[in-house]
Parts: sequence; C-alpha cells; structure tokens
Amino acid sequence: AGRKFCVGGNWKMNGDQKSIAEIAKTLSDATLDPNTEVVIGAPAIYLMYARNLLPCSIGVAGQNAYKVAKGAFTGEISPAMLKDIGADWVILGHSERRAIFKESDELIAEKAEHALAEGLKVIACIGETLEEREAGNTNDVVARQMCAYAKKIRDWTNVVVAYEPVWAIGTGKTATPDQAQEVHAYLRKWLVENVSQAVSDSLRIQYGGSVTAANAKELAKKPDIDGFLVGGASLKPEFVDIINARQ
Ligand code: G2H
Repeated sequence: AGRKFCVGGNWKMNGDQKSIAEIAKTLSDATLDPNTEVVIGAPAIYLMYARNLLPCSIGVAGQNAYKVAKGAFTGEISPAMLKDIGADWVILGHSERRAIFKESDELIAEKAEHALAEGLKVIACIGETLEEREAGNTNDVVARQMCAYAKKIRDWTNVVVAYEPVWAIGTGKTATPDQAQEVHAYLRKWLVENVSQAVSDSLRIQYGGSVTAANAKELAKKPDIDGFLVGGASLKPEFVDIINARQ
C-alpha cells in the first residue's frame, strides 16, 4: 500500500546503562531490513544515552511529553526538550498513561497537537479494554479515541497510530491476525469518513500487544497492519526478528 513499515520498541520503565548498551550493540551488529523504520522509546533519563549508542538509522522516542514547551510543571518534560537531545518521536496516549496516570482523550490529543507543532513525530496510541471488547464496543472506543486526536490534528503526515488492545498488552495474549486486521480495517474506514481518503490511505497503523518474533510474521502479512509497537520483546534480541518480520 506504499506505507513504510514502522516498528517501535517501547522499553517502558525498564533498563539501565548496562542493559541499554547491550541492546544497542545487538541492534548495531544486526542486519536490519532497510525498508522498516525503527524507533526506540527509552525512559527519558536514558534518551541521550540511547541516542548516542544506537545506530543513526534508528530513531528515538520519548514515552510521554507535556503539552507546553516549558514552565512550572514539576516532573514533566517537553517536546522541545526531546528535540533538543536528538529525539524525533514521542509515544503518546499509551494505555498505561491512560489507565495508571489517568490521562484523558483530550489531554492526550492536546499533547499530540503540541508535539507535532514542535516538529516531533507522534506515535498516537489507542485501544479498548477487555470489558469494552466483550461488551461489543471496540469500534466505538477506538472511534472516540481517534475523534479526540482528529479534533487537534490537522496534518497527519508525522503521525503513526498504534492500535493496542489493552487485553493484549503484556499479557502474552496477542490479538489474532484477523482480530487485529478487523480493527485496523475499521480505522481506515473511520478515517475515510471523518478525515479523508488520502489520510486513510497513507497513515500508518501499528499493532501492539504481546508482539513477539513468533507471531510478528503472520500479523505483518495483514494488509492494514503497517508495523508494530513492541514492549517486552523490544528488550530482547528477538526485536531484530520483529524488525525483519517481512523478510
Ligand atoms: C503494548 C506493548 C508495547 P507488550 O503496551 O507498547 O507492550 O508488547 O509488552 O505487550
């Protein structure tokens, strides 16, 4: 479909200088599919360190950033700071930010708007909980989350959407390729109806939730899956096989 495959590693709150140096070495030594864009979301305190150790071909991402450039916001970091240390991406709206840190659709969308205005690329996460899926509300939930983003995002060029069903995150319970494809196809339809055909055709949609080297190949064959957002497995050497899932 002409959309460049894009694989993100989301290290979450994991790693130390020693283990990050090891992962960076594994990635530097490996042969990575040149047709896959790779981004690593490192903990903020290690972003510069990871940037210095990772190959230039791999982007680095903050895992969160606030909605203004600077000021009295103790504990927060801004997109301007991410840019300043050489990060060019930020992951926003991860389900852990939503569930544990009580971030709303609106706050996340405001963060996305500001990050894009500052010149960062955004991995915009969405996804339903198990209760929502079992109640038959998956499409409504992802539509609501997309709607909040769409109210604030005018240009989708620098956005990648990550569809991550919450019940599949860190649980070892991956969505089947058909389950994931069904939601991705719904998102394309939603984009046609609510944004534009052009954005629906060009916007990359990653799948996330217990992606491993063992299930990545089958997921990657689905027409509307344009990459992955990988948590646990991005800390392991098998991340290389996920990057190369289409080979
Ligand atoms: C979903 C994913 C990475 P994991 O959170 O964003 O994590 O692959 O460990 O399920």
